Amino acid sequence: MSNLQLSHTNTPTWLYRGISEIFPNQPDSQDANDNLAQRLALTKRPLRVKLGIDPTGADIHLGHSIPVRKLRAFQDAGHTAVLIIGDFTARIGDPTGKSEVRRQLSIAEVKQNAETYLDQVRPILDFDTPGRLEIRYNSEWLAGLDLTKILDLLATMTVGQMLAKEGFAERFQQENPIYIHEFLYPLMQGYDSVAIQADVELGGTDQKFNIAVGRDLQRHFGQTPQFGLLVPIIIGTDGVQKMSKSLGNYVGLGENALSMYSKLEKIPDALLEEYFELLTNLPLGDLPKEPRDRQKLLALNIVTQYHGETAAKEAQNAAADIVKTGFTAQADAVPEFPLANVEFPAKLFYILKVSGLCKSSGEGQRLIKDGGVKLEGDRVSDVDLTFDSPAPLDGKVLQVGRKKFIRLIS
Ligand code: TYR
Repeated sequence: MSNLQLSHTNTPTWLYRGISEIFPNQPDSQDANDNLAQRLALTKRPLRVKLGIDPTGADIHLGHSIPVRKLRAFQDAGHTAVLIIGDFTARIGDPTGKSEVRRQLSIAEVKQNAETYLDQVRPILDFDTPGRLEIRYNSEWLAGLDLTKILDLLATMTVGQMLAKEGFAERFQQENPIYIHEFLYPLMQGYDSVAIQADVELGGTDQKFNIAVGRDLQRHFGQTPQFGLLVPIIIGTDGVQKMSKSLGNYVGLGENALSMYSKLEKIPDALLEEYFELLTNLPLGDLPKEPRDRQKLLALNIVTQYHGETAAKEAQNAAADIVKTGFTAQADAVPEFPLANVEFPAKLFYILKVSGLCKSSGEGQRLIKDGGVKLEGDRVSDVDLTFDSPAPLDGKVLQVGRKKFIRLIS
């Protein structure tokens, strides 16, 4: 993409797919310190590839998944992903791109958010192959820094350099207050690179300044400076603004399959190419020609990554149902039926009758025999299916044909 100058030797395609910038970047250099492809080719040990995420909110979205996916590509090439959960940095919050100081978060708020983050990135990263993943919380080294060490960090930068950072520059000019603790943020992120001895740091294009500070600090502490690898900031589902939670144009990694699918199958044509490049591993050369087919393939592929193939196909069918009938079992608007009305043990055909999904037990039996009954999306084949208690049915959707649904509640 964009303005990358690539060398034609030593260019692993996985490295260059969907990236905005690598720095330093001397594509024809044989020096492994200023040519990442060269470093990858010559290294005798797995590189330590850093990605930090600040748990400032509860959810992450597809935009955040882009550097995580690149991290996975490094894992697959045999390198070590060092995922930093910024439990300490999150308390200040990255001032990058913010026009005002952020509210500082409490330790408890951050802890709660951090717990949900790992679950959300789990489908993307290789958690299983030994040596491929380190998860570190940056409070490990940041919480205990003493003033002597902090002064040492502060003395590596000037106010002028700090004010050159986008965001700070405008705020200073507009006399919008910048608090001194905000100046510490890039230094803390940079110190993380020192603490974990990063060889490469990944981030969105907005992270260039912070990653460059990491290089300076590593040099200061006698380490070889890391490479920066920047990925684009993605446009949201509205096709206009960058994907963001506050704008509501996002697809959350924790969303259910149907909700994800429904958003992704409507992605505007102009964004499809970029979404395929950044959010899937599909070869870009042979995508379907028809825009509608492209949308469906994109949605199916991404939902499969997070929910598996079966759930993704079900979501695709459910989404088609919504188009045809305006309704599906997985939507929220399913009427609830209290199981308190049912005497247990109970046969499923009896529950069909009591709940009003059919007129008689006989009809219920016939419906099951004909394959017209689904429980939580799975077709029921056993006419005599019996439940001893309401517990296994609680919260499940019982469906007859395409249009009749209830949610069983105990
Ligand atoms: N500043 C990064 C962001 O806002 C998060 C981060 C935190 C990155 C700590 C690296 C790091 O060491 O996206």
